[in-house]
Amino acid sequence: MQPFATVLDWREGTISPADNVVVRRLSDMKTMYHDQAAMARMLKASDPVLYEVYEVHVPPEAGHLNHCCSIIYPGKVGDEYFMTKGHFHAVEGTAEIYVGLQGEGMLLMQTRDGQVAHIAFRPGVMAYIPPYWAHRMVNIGAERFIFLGVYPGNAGHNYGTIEQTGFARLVVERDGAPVVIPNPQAG
Ligand code: PAN
Ligand code: ZN
Repeated sequence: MQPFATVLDWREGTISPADNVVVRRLSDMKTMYHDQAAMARMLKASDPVLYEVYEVHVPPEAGHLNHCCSIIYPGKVGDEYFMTKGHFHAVEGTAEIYVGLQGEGMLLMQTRDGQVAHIAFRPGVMAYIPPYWAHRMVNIGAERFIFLGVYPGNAGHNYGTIEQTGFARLVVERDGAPVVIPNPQAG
């Protein structure tokens, strides 16, 4: 294939041209927030977009690099901040780099054998997510949280494990500030 370029608008979080834009709404994440009563109340009123991902497609092979830009909107379900679904890569031995572009976030990570980690994000923070670590981004600020992701073409996404077990840590608001706490419901 030939070299190519796209344009990343790092203030807006868009890539043009993008091959695909993933739009995730509240209803796509019904079971993923700890306060199910708050989720039900919010869904009765509306079904807001929680985040979007501008994706550039490359061949799904190990030598290639997927790259995409995610925008998580500000907000909470109950006391839990808007966040991505989070996933292991389908090919678990693949890493990823996240770079913060706008806003404030928290990266939650965990392994299958019970290790957990988190990294606070502001513009310029560049995190290395090693192979075998599940990852979820959370918007802990009042503005949009925008970050770039780069990961191997063959990585794929496994959402099922996290859907079933949840994340070991939650990011919730306490006294007006974000805190990372153990998830009492994590399986
Ligand atoms: C990211 C994520 C993106 C959306 O590109 O796919 O931020 O998060 P979810 O995929 O968890 O909904 C990435 O980590 N790709 O591998
Ligand atoms: Zn990933």
